Amino acid sequence: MAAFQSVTFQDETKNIAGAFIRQQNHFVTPFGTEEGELPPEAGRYRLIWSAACPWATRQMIVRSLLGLEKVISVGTVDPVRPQPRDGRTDWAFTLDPDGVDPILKVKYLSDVYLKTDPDYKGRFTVPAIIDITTGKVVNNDYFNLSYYWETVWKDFHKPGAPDLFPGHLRKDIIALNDLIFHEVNNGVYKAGLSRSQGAYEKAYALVFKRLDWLDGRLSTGRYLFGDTLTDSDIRLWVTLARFDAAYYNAFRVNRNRLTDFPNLWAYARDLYQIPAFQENTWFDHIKTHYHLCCDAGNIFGIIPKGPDLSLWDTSHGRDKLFAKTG
Ligand SMILES: N[C@@H](CCC(=O)N[C@@H](CS)C(=O)NCC(=O)O)C(=O)O
Repeated sequence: MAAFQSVTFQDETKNIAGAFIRQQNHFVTPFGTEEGELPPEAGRYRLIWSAACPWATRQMIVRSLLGLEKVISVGTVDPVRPQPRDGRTDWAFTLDPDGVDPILKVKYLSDVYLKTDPDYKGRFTVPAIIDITTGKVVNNDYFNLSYYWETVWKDFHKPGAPDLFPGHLRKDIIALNDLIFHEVNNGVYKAGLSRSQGAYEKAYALVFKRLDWLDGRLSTGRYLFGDTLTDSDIRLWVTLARFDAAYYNAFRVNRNRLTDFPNLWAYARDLYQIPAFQENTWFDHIKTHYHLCCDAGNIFGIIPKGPDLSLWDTSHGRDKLFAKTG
């Protein structure tokens, strides 16, 4: 069950001077019923997320779509991270009374990571899955987590939950997810956090080449795999939702806005109008985080007023365009 991750993708940007390289995950024990795996169990785990974070938001959307809300509890961190304490930048539970997570009884995410491993030297990232019985991080494998919710947690899905990772499409979903990760989800980070003009331009080109391709793909089907909403749609969504509000200016991916792509924009509105997507897409947290924490040039801490969020509710027509016949 552990081997979902494909490693076939050749990352064209990683050998360029100044390229942004993402850290490896540290806590990768899979969920499953085998010895040494994390047993799925109602009420045992807590998902820590930031509504700003695309990787964490993806888990929240899948959790809602599958009806796992009562089974997996959630702690939410402040989109603005406090200044470094003891040399570490952190996520904080300032949205909770007294700034303390009511279940884990901690103020900062680092408290949980360091309780788990006092020698932990990585960054304190969301999403993080905490075993409530021990108060320790058991998994922060953001790439694979949704696959576990969709498969190993099946017994806990609500009646009628969609199959987001159907057996006959798994190979294709994994392959497309790899592309989406490298060129879109992480592509925008590679553009925005690059430290050389060359690395930025290479990442920028890859992002828009892939968005053009996706726009074309979405002219022939309602979702990435036709009529069926899948894990891939959720992965693409989290970047599209942040594109005009954050990445376009904070990460300098400004060839086009999302609203300039006819199919991608209608598709994004179609997804937004599904409650699980809308309820877990907090534009205020997204804007605050990216503009205040990720844009080093924003020295006066100004959060852009736009874009006009009412556009998300306008009709998209994709239900009629791709209406099933017969
Ligand atoms: N765990 C992955 C992805 C998750 C991730 O990057 N999460 C971001 C928020 S979107 C985070 O928590 N960053 C905290 C930090 O970099 O200190 C990683 O370390 O690259």
